[in-house]
Amino acid sequence: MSLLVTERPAPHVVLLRLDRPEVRNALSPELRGELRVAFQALSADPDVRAVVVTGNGEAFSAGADIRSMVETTPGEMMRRGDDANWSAIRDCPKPVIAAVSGYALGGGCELAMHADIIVAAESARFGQPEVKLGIMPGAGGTQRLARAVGRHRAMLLLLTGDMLTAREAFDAGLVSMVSADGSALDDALALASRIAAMPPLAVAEIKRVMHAGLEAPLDVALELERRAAYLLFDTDDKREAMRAFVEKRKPSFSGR
Ligand code: CO8
Repeated sequence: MSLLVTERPAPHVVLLRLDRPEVRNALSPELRGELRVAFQALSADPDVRAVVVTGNGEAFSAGADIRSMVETTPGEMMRRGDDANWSAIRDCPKPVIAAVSGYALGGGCELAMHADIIVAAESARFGQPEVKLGIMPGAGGTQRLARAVGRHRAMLLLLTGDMLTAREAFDAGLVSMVSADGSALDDALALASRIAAMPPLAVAEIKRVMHAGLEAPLDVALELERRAAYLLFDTDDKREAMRAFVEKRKPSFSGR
């Protein structure tokens, strides 16, 4: 039985719903494998222009499946090759939106941080409680959290395992927007549809340049940005968008 439900709720939008409600959507090796397969497929699908990842009302995900790790050795961890699962998400060229209700903890918080935009329900909670289990984050928790909220706030969260409320996460820069309870998924899907209606080449370049540039020295990053910006002047969608603006009509984008 699939642990990940894939839906097409709107044109060009894919919804991935983690479906292990009995364990707060804990990320078992099987579920992580299903995420990898799903992301590889939608990354290669030209019809897909935006992806929403969500859980349920109680949990986005409570992190790695603790039951599957109690007796796990370092050798087994290495053999699992888990980075291939995460890199499929990390390398996805389409915009990814996490719709978070309930808990996003440990690997669940790391999964949310793989997204480009995080929409959080008012009662959502974010944290990296690995330290309480005698381990530490292994899918970017120490790095992405520090980059999102700053090193001192991140260190406080990482060393205590304390959680942030959605509002605190928003104020800290971890969350893109806060929705009323019960509305996070609808708001994320509405956002996904708006982005899916944008010229796809411009969307892809913005994501690519931001990701590549954030890890590069500023002058290199600015050069990347300039080159990509020049390149977009040679697309049909750029010509159509600007002509439509001048002619005061709605543009129609071809994705070319
Ligand atoms: N793994 C397995 N089962 C879980 C997990 C989990 N992460 N989280 C919850 N469950 C299970 C519970 O065991 C329980 O099962 P059962 O009904 O059979 O007793 C069921 O889900 C419901 O859980 P609770 O009764 O605890 O529900 P509450 O609503 O009271 O609490 C919480 C929800 C706060 C989410 C709580 O369950 C909790 O604290 N869970 C653990 C969170 C956690 O520690 N996450 C970090 C895991 S480690 C990780 O993600 C990174 C590993 C990196 C490894 C290094 C890689 C290189």
